[in-house]
Amino acid sequence: MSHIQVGVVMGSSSDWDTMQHAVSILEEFSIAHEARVVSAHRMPDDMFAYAEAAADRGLQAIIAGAGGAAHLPGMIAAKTIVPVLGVPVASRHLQGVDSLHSIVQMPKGVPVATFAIGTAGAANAALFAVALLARQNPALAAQLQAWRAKQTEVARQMALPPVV
Ligand code: RP5
Repeated sequence: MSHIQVGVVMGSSSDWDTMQHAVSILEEFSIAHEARVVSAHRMPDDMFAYAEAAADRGLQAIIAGAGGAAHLPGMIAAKTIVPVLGVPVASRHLQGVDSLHSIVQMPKGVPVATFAIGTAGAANAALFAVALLARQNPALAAQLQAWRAKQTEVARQMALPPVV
């Protein structure tokens, strides 16, 4: 079994600008992870192989990002019971509304936890993966609590500009 806990997959290297925000959070929490391009329509056999191996490899969550007709998260979820966290990537023509709808509208029976379009969604998917792992890891839970507390303090210190 590999030591990787969270897999981050995406449909294209063009998704990296968005998906790197998930990887950044995983790095911040020192979560063992991997990041790969696994395209649903350009490399479907690789996608199924990745999903089929995920549980035996010890993955605890898969963060899957895609844009357009974003079938990657749903198709991975169809082949594994490892939780799949879907990130809609902003598409060129429909700004990611197409990605969001195609990820969030899973028919009953095969869930994909779907996050916001773009970088906020990518970061939140990783934070959600951290929260999942933290249920079995008190040190990680404390780290996540501290991260939240720091964010709260930053918000409390926010100053507003003068009226113009
Ligand atoms: C999807 O098609 C990818 O997830 C990407 O968001 C979109 C466009 O891919 P490229 O044409 O930029 O490679 O499969």
